[in-house]
Amino acid sequence: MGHEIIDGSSMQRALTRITYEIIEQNKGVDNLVFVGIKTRGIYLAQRLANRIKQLEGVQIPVGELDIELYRDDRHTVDRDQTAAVNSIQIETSIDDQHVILVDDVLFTGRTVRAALDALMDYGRPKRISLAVLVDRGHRELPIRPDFVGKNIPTAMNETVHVAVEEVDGHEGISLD
Ligand code: 3GP
Ligand code: 5GP
Ligand code: MG
Repeated sequence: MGHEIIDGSSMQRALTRITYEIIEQNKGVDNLVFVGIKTRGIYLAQRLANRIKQLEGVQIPVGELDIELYRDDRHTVDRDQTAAVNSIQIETSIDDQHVILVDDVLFTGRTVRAALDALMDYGRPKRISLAVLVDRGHRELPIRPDFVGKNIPTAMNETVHVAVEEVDGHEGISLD
């Protein structure tokens, strides 16, 4: 599965740094909601929430988003609240909250664009920020992350593999 470029410990440290950056930028942990983009983005969002719990003693809600219904090659799907409700699993309102979208890899930006659509159909967040573990470049839309674990320049035909314990049984980032 390619060669490892970031080991598990470095990956943990990057997530810890992002946690501090989020708390600093948000000026605390009030009104935060994490929304992870399936699959690995959800586990990374849970990590960030766990670290905030350790640091601040506050449990930040973690929602899950599946952008399948919002992809820009699915023109037939009505982009209304029904699609949003089917795509988002979250136990809290996002109205007037600071939503932090979390994904493992940011590439063209199309997934994030779809995620923004879903969030806007679902509620009225006060603010939306983007945290990604890896920015591999090659954006096709004017989207940029607010919090980045690692910038990993890639060729178009390369693939970044993000391994998380919960899915892959180990941790680390590799390229092939
Ligand atoms: P993820 O759902 O945890 O993000 O899309 C299924 C998996 O395939 C993704 O896991 C991701 O890790 C991997 N993947 C690798 N390259 C690509 C790509 O170019 N597009 C998408 N959507 N997924 C990719
Ligand atoms: P985008 O929509 O920005 O092109 O791609 C982002 C989504 O596609 C992410 O959710 C990510 O899982 C997946 N993706 C795109 N390229 C890669 C890659 O090289 N590695 C991994 N792991 N996922 C990728
Ligand atoms: Mg992903």
